[in-house]
Amino acid sequence: MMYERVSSALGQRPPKISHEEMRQRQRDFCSKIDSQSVAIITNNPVSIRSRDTHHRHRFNSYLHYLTGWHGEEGVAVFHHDGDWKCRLYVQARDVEKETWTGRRPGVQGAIDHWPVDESKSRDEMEADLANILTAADSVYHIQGLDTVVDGIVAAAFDEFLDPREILDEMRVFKSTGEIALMQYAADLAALAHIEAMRECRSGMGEWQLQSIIEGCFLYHQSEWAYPSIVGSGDNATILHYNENKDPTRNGDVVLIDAGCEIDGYASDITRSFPVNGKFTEAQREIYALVLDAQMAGIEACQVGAPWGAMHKATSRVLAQGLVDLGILDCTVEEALGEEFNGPYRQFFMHGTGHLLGLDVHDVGGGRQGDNRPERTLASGMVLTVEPGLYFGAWREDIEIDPKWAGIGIRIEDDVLITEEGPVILTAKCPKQISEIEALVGSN
Ligand SMILES: [Mn+2]
Repeated sequence: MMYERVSSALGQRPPKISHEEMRQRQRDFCSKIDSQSVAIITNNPVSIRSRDTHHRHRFNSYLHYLTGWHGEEGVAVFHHDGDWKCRLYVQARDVEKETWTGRRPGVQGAIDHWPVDESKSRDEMEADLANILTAADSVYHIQGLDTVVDGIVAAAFDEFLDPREILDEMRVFKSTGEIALMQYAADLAALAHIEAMRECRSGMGEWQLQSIIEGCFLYHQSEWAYPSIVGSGDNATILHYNENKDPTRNGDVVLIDAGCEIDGYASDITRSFPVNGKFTEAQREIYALVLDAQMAGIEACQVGAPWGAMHKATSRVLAQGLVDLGILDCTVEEALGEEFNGPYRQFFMHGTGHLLGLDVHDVGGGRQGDNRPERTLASGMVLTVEPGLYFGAWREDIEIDPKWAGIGIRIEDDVLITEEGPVILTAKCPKQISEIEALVGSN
């Protein structure tokens, strides 16, 4: 059975982040804030899907990073009382409610099983937290997640500090325990992509390929880290297409961008392959070009390199290829343009990668449009390298030779930066043309 094959290739699931490690994170965080301050870390809200049905709740990454809390409504408060204390407000036990919505750890469960110093019921939070804030000079708070906490904070302070400036920097550098979880998430996603390739046939629905991948995630007590993108033919040229509603057609390339989450840590893989197992000549030329660019991008992931180096590396290869294939009728330098904004961007319109961690587009900058100063790559960072080329037949704004129309190709791996060079966490997922052609439809 498909899922068992994945299980046997997957190996042992690594342990969750230890309480000692979370305690160290708390100490590191508190060492960067003034002892007259209070820091509040709230959870993500529960959101309504329809009427009395809710979307599946995902814990807030900052709260989980500091305390491991994964239920609804938890609030962590760091306050200095002789020394720093982490207090967790949680939902009180309530047998009647728990009968309907599930067991709660409660106040005692929180103190017994989470790495915190104190725990209290949310019912006491309003008066209790107001007292703590009265004695403080300033507060760290992220507005807009927990409206009850927003109200308590607004009653005490007109302005507040942003804890993300401290926490984002901490989250950028992954520990051994985090890397083990990310490696496992990468392995599971890689094996799921392999199963989708193996099972693929012309005419299969995009949603059916999605179900193979997400079935592999669920079978292994994981879930998608972001909505899976399965786009065939022209759909592959829409960057965040995730309707996944069309049947594939013989001769199409399908682009699958899907990753999973293990104890909060994401993987993010894209593969593009011909649904009938054989690239056409035009598809092969574009695929080979994107692959060359991706490998140049990975090679640029070296300690000390500026963040933009990998984007420049992939862009140079793509621009050269677009000129060589006659898709752009100009010199390579003209294709690249000033500040890498030249006409090659008609076909490669996104960034080359992003940081990866507890969020798929992880915190700490590095994304295009982020105003923070450019990051220098350093050991312990994990990022994606994902160049692509897109020739949407539907595009009315640009001229596309029918030879290339309807081809969308992206290749994405997750890369750990080390002193010894880039380590591809998603290396189990094949990407060479011969490997892909041998794999697609082989089951
Ligand atoms: Mn990505």
